[in-house]
Amino acid sequence: MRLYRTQGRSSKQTETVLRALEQRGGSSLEEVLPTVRKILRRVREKGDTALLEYGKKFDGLASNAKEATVLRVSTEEMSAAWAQLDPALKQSLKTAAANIRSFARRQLPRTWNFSPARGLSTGQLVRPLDSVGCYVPGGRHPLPSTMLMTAIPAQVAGVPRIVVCSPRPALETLATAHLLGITEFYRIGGAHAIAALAYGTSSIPRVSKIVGPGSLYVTAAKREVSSDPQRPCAIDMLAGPTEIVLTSDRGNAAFIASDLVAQAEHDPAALAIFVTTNETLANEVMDEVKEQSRTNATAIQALKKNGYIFLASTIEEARIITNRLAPEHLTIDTEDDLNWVQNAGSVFIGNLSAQPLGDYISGPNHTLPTGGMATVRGGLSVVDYVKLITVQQYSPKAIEKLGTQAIRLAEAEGLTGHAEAIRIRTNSSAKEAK
Ligand code: HSO
Ligand code: ZN
Repeated sequence: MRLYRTQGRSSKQTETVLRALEQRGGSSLEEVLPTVRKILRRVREKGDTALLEYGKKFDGLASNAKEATVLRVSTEEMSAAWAQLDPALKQSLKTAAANIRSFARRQLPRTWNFSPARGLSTGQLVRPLDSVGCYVPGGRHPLPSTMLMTAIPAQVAGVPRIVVCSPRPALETLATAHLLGITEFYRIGGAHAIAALAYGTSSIPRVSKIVGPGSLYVTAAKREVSSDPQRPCAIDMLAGPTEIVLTSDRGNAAFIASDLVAQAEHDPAALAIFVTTNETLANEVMDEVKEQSRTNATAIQALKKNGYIFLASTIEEARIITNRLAPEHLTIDTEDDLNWVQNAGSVFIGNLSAQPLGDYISGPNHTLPTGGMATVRGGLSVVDYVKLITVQQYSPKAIEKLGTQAIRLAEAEGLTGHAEAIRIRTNSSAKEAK
């Protein structure tokens, strides 16, 4: 980790570093784009045939497999995985699922009606999307927790078709699918999984939206399918490397360091930052990080490349820096502090609220905005799985009252057809016709 001071000779350099961090963006996808585009095109043109090829190449599918139907995980396989799971782990998954579900329920927007003027009724309907694809990463660290975080809000929203894709799914991932009652699960990953979800094939019907984090290939593919000129597929957001900022003047150095190491172990490109006004604490955190990351190769790499400590001269300055960073995860000292927090994906308050608790069990989603996106959106939520459809209805009284004013606005815009559509309903003959 490197230390930057906001005061003194190096303050200019500190400002340069901060500016660069503010403009960090997500992952650089350009490198993988040519490969991803090729995969997307092939799946779009050849459908299941291409899926089978990529499945054999990347997802461990048997070389003699002939039908893409083998990519589908049976519900029997999911329930067998659940039966094999350690009972204590089963209980932890259940607790996590219950907390995530009740949090999502509270976030669900409501249907309501409201009358802004006599005789005018306006309102909102909440409707779920018809289908979503939840991408659950496989690889070295399979993330069944990500299935909880992406599929549960979809269930709470009432999405009727929830599809899960995960390459080489681990026992825990299959078991989690059983716990959630998932019925459509494909053992595919990477850009070809995104292509199948977005375009559909004979064996996998397309979905309306794809959610969940993944590799660079997955992220690049999500970006591509979301801007497809013919039939774009909606996405939640583009997940970049994990980020953590802790802002504290009086925390426990060992605790702070443990959170920095924890999120840094996700990715060699992860970003880990401590902001403080307390120089002694800064030095202690620096030492602790060294100590605690000793055997964690990925964390060492990330902290070396993207580990920063900012030593601010006032608390106010530390807070400004924190908001400029707009981190995915933010830890602060006390809840009295919450007022100043403007930009963050998810906030953790106090010494005991370790960030990994939020990754697994607290209830709030762990799919969060990265790369500065926390300036404009929060984490994945049930809101990402519904549409708010608005409704309005006029009575004769209301059209009399508001019609003339609307006509004036239409005429100001030179849209005579608009004006006429209102006028025709306000004159008496129209009223008699009612
Ligand atoms: N910290 C990750 C989520 C995660 N951690 C899953 C462990 N498993 C991004 O918020
Ligand atoms: Zn994590």
